Amino acid sequence: MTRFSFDLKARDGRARSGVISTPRGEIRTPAFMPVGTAATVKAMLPESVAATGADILLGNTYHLMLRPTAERIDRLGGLHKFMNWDRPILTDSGGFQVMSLAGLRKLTEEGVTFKSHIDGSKHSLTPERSMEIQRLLGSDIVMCFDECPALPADRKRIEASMQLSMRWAARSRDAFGDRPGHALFGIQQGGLDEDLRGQSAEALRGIGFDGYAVGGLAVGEGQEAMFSVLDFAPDQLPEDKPRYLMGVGKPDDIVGAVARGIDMMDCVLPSRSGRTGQVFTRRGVVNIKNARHADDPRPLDEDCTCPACTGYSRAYLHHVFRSHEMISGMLLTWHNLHYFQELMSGMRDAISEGTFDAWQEGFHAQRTKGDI
Ligand code: PRF
Ligand code: ZN
Repeated sequence: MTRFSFDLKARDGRARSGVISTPRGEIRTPAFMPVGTAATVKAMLPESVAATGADILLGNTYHLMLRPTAERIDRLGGLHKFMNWDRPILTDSGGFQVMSLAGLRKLTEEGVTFKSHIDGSKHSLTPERSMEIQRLLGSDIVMCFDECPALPADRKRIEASMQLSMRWAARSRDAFGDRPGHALFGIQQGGLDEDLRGQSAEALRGIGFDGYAVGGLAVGEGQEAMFSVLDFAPDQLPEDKPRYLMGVGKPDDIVGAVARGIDMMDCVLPSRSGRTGQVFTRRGVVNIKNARHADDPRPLDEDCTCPACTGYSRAYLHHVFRSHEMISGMLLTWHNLHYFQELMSGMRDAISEGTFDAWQEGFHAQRTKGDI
């Protein structure tokens, strides 16, 4: 059986390109993971998600434990079968979503208790329960149970939270056990502080993981602050394991993260924006609800090969968006996911060819600020 492994194939400056091998297939890195929170990438068939170029999806412990429950998904043969996606799935561990979505939360050394955002029912998550849920789901890449403090917060608070996350990382490692073909990733915390990030990285390296995430960023600190952390954080993590930046981001965030040594990312942005009429193209952002598109016979992006761009005008996409037709979310999500995957494949090729600096210049030169 294929075990979980990571082969770094090329480097260009601090940017890296490689392949993660799993029993369910290969993940080309740098990789962008579309978000399939509730066992679906909203508005997309799984085969369409694969057609955009995605090798792996992200699923959520928090949402699936509440509905339809991990035990039900297990009885039905696991998350891959349930949602008809046979490629790798990475699942987040739940704590981050509890803090952003659940009502009435209580955090202790043991874990977190909270009320469901769906029906107010009471639940709890601990490192052990999160590992059990992710096992029942059949996740290929399991994330440690951690706490992501809201920023800004003072150093004492960030330090205590990071240390709690590191104790939870050790408990996650113990509870996960030895599961050939499945991977467990640690999550670095420590806010914007280089020293705390270093302590967190050291704790995680001591425990030993199959991959390492940079958590606690993209929580409102701004791109400049995030990049300044990414100027040191990836180098604190093992070189020979994948590095995953959680919850990022906009196209220019993704490019800057890859340039700083990040291998994997996830974000709801392409799928969520697809449903709110915000479209990403190589020339910049298009707001399809804008009245100036109403008579425009041109495609969203002349160079894009996705179904939205090869089959439909901006006028049509504007019309179905304004009419709240379901096809609007379907087409715009497809286009956005296709654009994000093209971005990743462009970076992978440039890193392999040693032309990533020139590629980055081209990326920034083509973009217009504001609506195009
Ligand atoms: N921890 C976990 N999930 C996350 C984050 C984190 O810090 C973030 C931070 N951007 C997004 N998703 N477990
Ligand atoms: Zn397109």
